[in-house]
Amino acid sequence: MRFQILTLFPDFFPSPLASSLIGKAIARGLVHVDVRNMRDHAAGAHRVADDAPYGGGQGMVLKVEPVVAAIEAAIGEVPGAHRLLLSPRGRPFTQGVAVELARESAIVLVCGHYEGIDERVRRFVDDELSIGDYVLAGGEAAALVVIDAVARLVPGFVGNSGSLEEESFEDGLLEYPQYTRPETFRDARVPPVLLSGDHAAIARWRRKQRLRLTRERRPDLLARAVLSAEDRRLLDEIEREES
Ligand code: JF5
Repeated sequence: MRFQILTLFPDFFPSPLASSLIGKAIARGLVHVDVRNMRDHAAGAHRVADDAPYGGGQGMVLKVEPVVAAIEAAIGEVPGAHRLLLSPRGRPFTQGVAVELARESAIVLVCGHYEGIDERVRRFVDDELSIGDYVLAGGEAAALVVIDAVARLVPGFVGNSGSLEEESFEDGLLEYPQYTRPETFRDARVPPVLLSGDHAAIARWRRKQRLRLTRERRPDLLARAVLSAEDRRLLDEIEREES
């Protein structure tokens, strides 16, 4: 899987991309990331990539020519790559979108900046994604979020058996609570069922915890979750335990 990041701040990337499991996936050659400076595609001796907005107003706007030139250079290297723009206006980035993107062999990520990006850039991308309802100083952190979520779905990525079967969010529920040693930490004990060796009881406890947590914290997710008849029974139990 190949990513090309188009940015005005290439220094943002080396350290996060060298760390953790992404770093390992890159070192193993499973994932390839190129960082290109859009400023290299800006015209004039000063390589100016931003300008004042037509119509007046605060701040600067990212110019269309350097962005489109950078996109075209990226596509020249990897024809057919999926072109994404990161911005607060985009389609919400979710696990489902990550799964879709993991089917691509190459992705170009355009990092917007300043008060905005010239509107005409949008015709030169395939999709526009938002990682959440907040405004970043630039799209760089958003590009890293997308790469992190997509790269870990690539078969062979550490801790990914290649199957997405057990993926949290696959069934739309939050994950169950996890514990490891010690058994007791300052009066806080590990739930006894996890020490019981009763695998069926453990599975049932975990499913119930997932339902309880999702109901409490993310009722929006629960409303859209895929639930079995057993899940409905567990939810009834949870409601009865509450009253
Ligand atoms: C950006 C204009 C891009 O702020 C973001 C963002 C928020 N959610 N997802 C992305 O991107 C940077 C800012 C202003 C274009």
